[in-house]
Amino acid sequence: MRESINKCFDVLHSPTLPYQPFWSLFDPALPPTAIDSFDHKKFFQMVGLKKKSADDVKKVFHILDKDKSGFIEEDELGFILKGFSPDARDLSAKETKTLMAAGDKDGDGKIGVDEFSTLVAES
Ligand SMILES: [Ca+2]
Ligand SMILES: [Ca+2]
Repeated sequence: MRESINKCFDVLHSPTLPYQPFWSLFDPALPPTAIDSFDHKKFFQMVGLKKKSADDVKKVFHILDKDKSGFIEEDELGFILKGFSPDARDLSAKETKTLMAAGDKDGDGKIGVDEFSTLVAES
């Protein structure tokens, strides 16, 4: 996990990346009531991914595809926040399913690079 830390930031290389209170939204110490609050549209906008080129979005996709299968599977999707910040929490099972449903256009249970690009573009 550690090697992927900040790689997404390297791709985004944005000087205006939000830190606090943005990342506090994803603090693992958050009370359970704050869980299930993940909004991928807001997230992609706030980390600046939406404004990046198609190539940069693909680079981020390949970082999140940790096992290099060519797809982001459900277990990888749950760690999506950690790709951006090592201190971020994992997505809850419910959030992961919601995000998968939003991104998995062809219903094969995983997100391909084109689906990921579409998901970012839609945000
Ligand atoms: Ca994968
Ligand atoms: Ca799919």
